[in-house]
Amino acid sequence: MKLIKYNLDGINSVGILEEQRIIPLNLNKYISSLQDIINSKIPVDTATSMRTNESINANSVDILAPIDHQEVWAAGVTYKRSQTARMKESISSASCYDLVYKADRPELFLKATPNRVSGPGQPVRIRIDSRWNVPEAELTCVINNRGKLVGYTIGNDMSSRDIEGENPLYLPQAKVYKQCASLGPCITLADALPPRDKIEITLKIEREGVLVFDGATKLAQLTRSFESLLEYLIREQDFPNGVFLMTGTGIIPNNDFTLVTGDMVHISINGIGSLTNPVVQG
Ligand code: DO4
Ligand code: MG
Repeated sequence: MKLIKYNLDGINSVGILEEQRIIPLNLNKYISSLQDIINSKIPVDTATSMRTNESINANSVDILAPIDHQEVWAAGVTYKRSQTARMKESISSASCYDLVYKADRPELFLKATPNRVSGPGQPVRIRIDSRWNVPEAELTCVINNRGKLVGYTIGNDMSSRDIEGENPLYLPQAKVYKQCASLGPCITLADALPPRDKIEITLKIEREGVLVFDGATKLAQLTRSFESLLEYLIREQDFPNGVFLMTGTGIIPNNDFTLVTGDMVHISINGIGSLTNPVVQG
């Protein structure tokens, strides 16, 4: 089952996405948001019990990021491609990326709060004080308020590579700023995702209608399990609203590539869908 958050005529609603149609859900005072469904005992049963008999065309609504009050965290250097790219970009500390790639403890960082997250079609930002920026296409785990993995969405972990490369202590500035992340278009509940070895993540970047980057990776290249990332994430932490965890990127454009204003970033993951965002700066 795929769950979607959308806006129709100024009202935010939640629905089940079936092909290109949305079945609106009858929210109530106990289950009043997508987050409440995710945090319920059995999300698929909760959503099924709230189905209406209506159906609307998904193209006739604004699809929103599938987030309410959750934090968004991210894992880093979880693919070989990310390790080698980071070692090359780093002026002062290449070895720290090599060490974290091999260590038991993963790199985990707080990526965004909901106000920094864009939904499908909404802009993602490149910082005005950065000259080298890329999107990072990442399968994103949706975790409930009891620390259980209940679904998946697509995430874009926007990154300023020159700021990150200058000094690893600048990571929060390279990664966390307004419109630094996007999520969507839906949450695919865990049982509905195709097997891990069949998942492909693609990233396409369009500039004035021309494809300027086209890359792909397989989820099988992710060197850590979701379970181990999650185990470290929830250690000594409470997430009363639940949490999103971006699982790292395996697609990184060559070093001569940077995003510019007006670029369109398209990320697709089979079993979830496609997430498109225009790029803005300043
Ligand atoms: O260490 C820097 C961030 C790494 C990251 O975001 C990734 O590998 O996806
Ligand atoms: Mg990343």
